[in-house]
Amino acid sequence: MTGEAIRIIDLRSDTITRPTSSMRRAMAEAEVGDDVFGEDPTVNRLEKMAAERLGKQAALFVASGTMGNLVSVLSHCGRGDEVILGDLAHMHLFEQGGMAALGGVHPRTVQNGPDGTMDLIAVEGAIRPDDVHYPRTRLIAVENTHNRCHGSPLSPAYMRDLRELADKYGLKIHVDGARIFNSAAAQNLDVRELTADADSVSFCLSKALAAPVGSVVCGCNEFIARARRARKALGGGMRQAGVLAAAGIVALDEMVDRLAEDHYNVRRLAEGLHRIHGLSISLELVKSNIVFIGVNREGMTSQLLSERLKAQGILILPTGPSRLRAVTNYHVTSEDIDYTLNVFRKLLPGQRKHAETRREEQGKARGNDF
Ligand code: TLP
Repeated sequence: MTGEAIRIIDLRSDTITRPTSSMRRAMAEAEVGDDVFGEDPTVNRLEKMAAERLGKQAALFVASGTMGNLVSVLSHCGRGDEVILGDLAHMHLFEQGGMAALGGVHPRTVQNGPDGTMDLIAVEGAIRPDDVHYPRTRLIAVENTHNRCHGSPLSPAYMRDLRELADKYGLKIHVDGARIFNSAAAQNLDVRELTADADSVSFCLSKALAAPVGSVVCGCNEFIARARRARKALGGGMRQAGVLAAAGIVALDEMVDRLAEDHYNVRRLAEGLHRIHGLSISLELVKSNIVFIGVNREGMTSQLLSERLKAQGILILPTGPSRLRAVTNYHVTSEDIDYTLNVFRKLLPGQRKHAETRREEQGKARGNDF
């Protein structure tokens, strides 16, 4: 018997997005050349466009967000230098410690608040004085939006204060802006307001913007020249990369303005889930396309719940024994949100009691759970 194929609603990440038909067309028609010689016109166009959009002098197309961050650290720092960054930063938790492993750069963590910020007094306290015992502090890295902190957007005011602090000590600022356009959309700002105070920013084309591959690092001419060398050393000098950059150009042209839709969808999802007994949501922190879901039902784990959801066509990532993460994206419609909420209600019957306490405080989740 052949049943009707079940529709899959994939909320595991925005990285799962597939290229749109206009991206595929642009890829097929892309003019290309050897980018290591600087001769790929499409890559050059994407880099110019990205630099302009972020208000920087220059840009560099790289293979991934991880490569963008590593190239940036290697371009700001040398061996024995130190980077101050959040304890929940993607760069710290999920990039294999590449800065230490490959660059001899020491990470110094400061606690991230639930909203993705680091307390600036704590940051200042972590800056090393000139002393023979210490590494040299060179760089402060922040994440905007902050993945592990509920997809929280950092504000221009926070960036300004961070700049003032960095300038006081002669430090550079890098922004892991994998989802910087989500941050701009969440705050209804021009993205340049979020990048003006940074020395370097990397952003992903292959997350919410739905391009198949790639990220872009932006900064001043001199920084990008160093980044180009670092990329080559990491094996990231690509040749006719214009076929990939072409999709990136479409991503910037056509996919930025629709991000508010993903934010609206995740908000509806979060509000619906919040009403279900045994789930905990930090509703006040849901501002972009990410929601973390605490699972506090007797006999239910995040693994078990995700398997039951999967059987109904809904993919959600277990990120710890009692935590799931859902990320709305280009392929998830408003009807998909209704369907997902109905399935959750069926699997976990019962309304949340008004005074129900959060047994797991979402904002304080710590440890290796993703
Ligand atoms: N995040 C991915 C995963 O690591 C699974 C995700 O699904 O959220 N910075 C931030 C803030 C990120 O969230 C990610 C990827 C990266 C950097 C790394 O990007 P890629 O995967 O392109 O190397």
